Amino acid sequence: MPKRIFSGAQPTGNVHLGNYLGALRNWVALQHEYESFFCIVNLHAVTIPQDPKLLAEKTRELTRIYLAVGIDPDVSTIFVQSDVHQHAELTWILNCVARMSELERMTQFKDKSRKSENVSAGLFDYPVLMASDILLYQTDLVPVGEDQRQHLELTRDLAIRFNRDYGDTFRVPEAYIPKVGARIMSLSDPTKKMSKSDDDPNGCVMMLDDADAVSRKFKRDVTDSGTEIRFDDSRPAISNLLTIYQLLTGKTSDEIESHFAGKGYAQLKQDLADVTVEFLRPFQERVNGIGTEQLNRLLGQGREKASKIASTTLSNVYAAMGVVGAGTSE
Ligand code: AQP
Repeated sequence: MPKRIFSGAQPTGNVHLGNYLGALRNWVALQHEYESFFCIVNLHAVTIPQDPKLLAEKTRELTRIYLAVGIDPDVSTIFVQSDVHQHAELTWILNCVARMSELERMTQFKDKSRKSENVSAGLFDYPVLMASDILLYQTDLVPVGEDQRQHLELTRDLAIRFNRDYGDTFRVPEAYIPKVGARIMSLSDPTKKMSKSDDDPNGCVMMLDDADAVSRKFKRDVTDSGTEIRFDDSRPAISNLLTIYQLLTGKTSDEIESHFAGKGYAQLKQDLADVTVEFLRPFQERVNGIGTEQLNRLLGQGREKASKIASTTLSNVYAAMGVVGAGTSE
């Protein structure tokens, strides 16, 4: 069987540079080495209340973003999670394998549930749905940002437990978390990750921001004390800006530090805004150039290809567990 990757993003809010640099960028780089599945995870999105019209729009926008960042539909499968019903079905099965105590340990649930009074059972169960997404495709590698590391460990634990109890059924996947860019921080608070659900819109540079918004956000960026511009873990704000600069320009840290030697923060912010705008301009043109017909065709093909693999895995799961019904021979 070919080596596979699977990953996804939620069609909520606006895709930001953190999503791109921590995840989508690596999907593009890995897609030619692996058989690749990239999902728009709309069932994850509804773990938090969503405006129905907006969710449908964002689902299509995110598909356009996948294509415009460079996911090649000739080599990769792009599909919407709700189009493949096996994701929800396998979640039920894995709910019966997961322990309450291990879900209670998930830090993302703890963080997100703190922000809301009416926390859904779906939000609690989010990591099991994510495990189902990954295991359905017999995935080898899952390229994600640092915030998903714990969910990936749970996915591995569930696969290992199921295989032990019911026989070898799932491949046990590995996380692919990049050395640089796995946790891009908020521009307004460098102790927090850049996040779609951040209350402060200035903390996030969005992939669809115009040039003025990009410049304004970098200009307002919080900086650390000290004046030297170099990578330094004890100065998270400046290191975050330099990491973004490094990933967008492809320069080494030495090249970047010598480029900024003797220059001030204002220059760094200006240069960073310039390279970001240069990067976003052609990307945004590609987003706008993708028509509805092309989108529908691609998502239809994606659904077909993903469904075949997902249905084989789910049949194997049911057979392994003795979950059988009409038409099954003794
Ligand atoms: N700040 C980040 N730095 C690096 N990678 C990141 N990712 C998210 N934030 C950063 C990675 O982006 C991929 C898709 O994320 P998602 O759509 O599943 O959303 P999320 O992980 O819940 O993070 P968001 O975008 O900030 O949304 P909210 O505010 O809802 O939590 C994932 O691989 C993720 O690791």
